[in-house]
Amino acid sequence: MSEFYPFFHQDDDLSVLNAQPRLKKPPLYRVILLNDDFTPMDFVIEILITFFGMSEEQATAIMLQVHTRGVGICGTYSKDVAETKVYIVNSYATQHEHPLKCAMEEL
Ligand code: TYC
Repeated sequence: MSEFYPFFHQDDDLSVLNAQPRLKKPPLYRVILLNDDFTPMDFVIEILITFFGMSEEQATAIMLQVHTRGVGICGTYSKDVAETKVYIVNSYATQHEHPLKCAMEEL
């Protein structure tokens, strides 16, 4: 008999290797806004409220941070969500003819 019939053959010496699953947590990404000299402050505040769910106070603080320091963090997301936020913000800025740039960086 060449085929293996589990109910017929005894396989008492079967060994099973216990291995830990090797799963890494997916990386997170910071979505950032970059300063420029032309985008109106109110437009940046509108973006932070509309696309990042900030209050007017939070949005004003982040906008001023970008304005004075050159860059500010809008939030931290999974890769897909960060890519979508960057795409939406940059498209919205372009539609309104502002040079505002949004980008992402791995944590
Ligand atoms: N620096 C701009 C101004 O003086 C305001 C600004 C803030 C632009 C944040 C972009 O991401 C930005 N009108």
